[in-house]
Amino acid sequence: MQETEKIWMNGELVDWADAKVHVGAHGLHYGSGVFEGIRAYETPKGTAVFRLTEHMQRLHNSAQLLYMEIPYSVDELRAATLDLLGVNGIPEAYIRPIAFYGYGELGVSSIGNPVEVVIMSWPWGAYLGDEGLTSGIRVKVSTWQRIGANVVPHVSKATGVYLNSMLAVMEANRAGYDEALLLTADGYVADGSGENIFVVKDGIIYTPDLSASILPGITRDSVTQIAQDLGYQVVAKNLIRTDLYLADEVFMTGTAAEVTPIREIDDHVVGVGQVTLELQQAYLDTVRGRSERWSQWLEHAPARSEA
Ligand code: PPE
Repeated sequence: MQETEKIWMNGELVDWADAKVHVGAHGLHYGSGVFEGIRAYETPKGTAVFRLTEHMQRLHNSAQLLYMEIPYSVDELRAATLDLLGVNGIPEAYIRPIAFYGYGELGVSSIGNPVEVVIMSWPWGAYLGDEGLTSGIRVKVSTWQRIGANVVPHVSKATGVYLNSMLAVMEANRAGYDEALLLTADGYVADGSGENIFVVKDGIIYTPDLSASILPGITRDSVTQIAQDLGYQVVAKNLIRTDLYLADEVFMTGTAAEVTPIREIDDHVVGVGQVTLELQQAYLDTVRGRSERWSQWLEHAPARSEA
């Protein structure tokens, strides 16, 4: 990971090397944290953070589902992020806010522990490689099931949930695939290890419904709105794995992954198609401020200031 100058930690900007926590922190022992992944892009009007307010709102929702109170409002977190970007002075950044139970009492119950809030930012290129973005990736359906709605709340982007994703992506990588796709216990298509999924069939775009244990992705929502605006019908419904094998096109969305085409699933060749490439282009034009249509989604950072 490429280090930058400062990290925002509990209301202060601290040097990258000094942003430390105690090994007794509750979040380290029990995965009791919530986080976000946000991207800032260079636009003709300077650096802009894509849907920053919605991401911070989701962080608050994630925390609420864990009975965690984040001691900073959405507005305060928003301002902190823009400050941090100004100080670090990188035109394009991945932004990682995290809130977790810190050092106090050890034991599974989180009572008695402070809530620590941190925002990091650093340059992070194409999540699944530059080639993945253009030529598509190879995906494997995981033997690990996606966590169920009554296991841990999948609507919460909670740190502990990502053991599920970690196992799936490592299994896929070790078998020579780029990414994993997880199914629910009932066999419905859910999420990639860090992405939502879309299927194109006979000109209609499908994506799993929220009831299939997915994370309600902000990129999923953006791509849905963009696609509808371009005249496509987008249907959220339960899908099974053979829907993927027989699809005309399949792609993944996520803040980190953006719009990544899938060219093969479980060795079934799908191929990178026109709808995917059109939506990928439209998405990248949106986040880079090249189209005015969705300018309300861009939140601008001030020019670089001295720390
Ligand atoms: N599903 C999962 C499981 C997921 O982790 C993400 C984001 C999404 C869907 C898409 O959500 P959104 O970013 O709001 O469109 N994954 C984040 C973390 C990736 C990581 O490796 O860490 C991300 O894309 O930032």
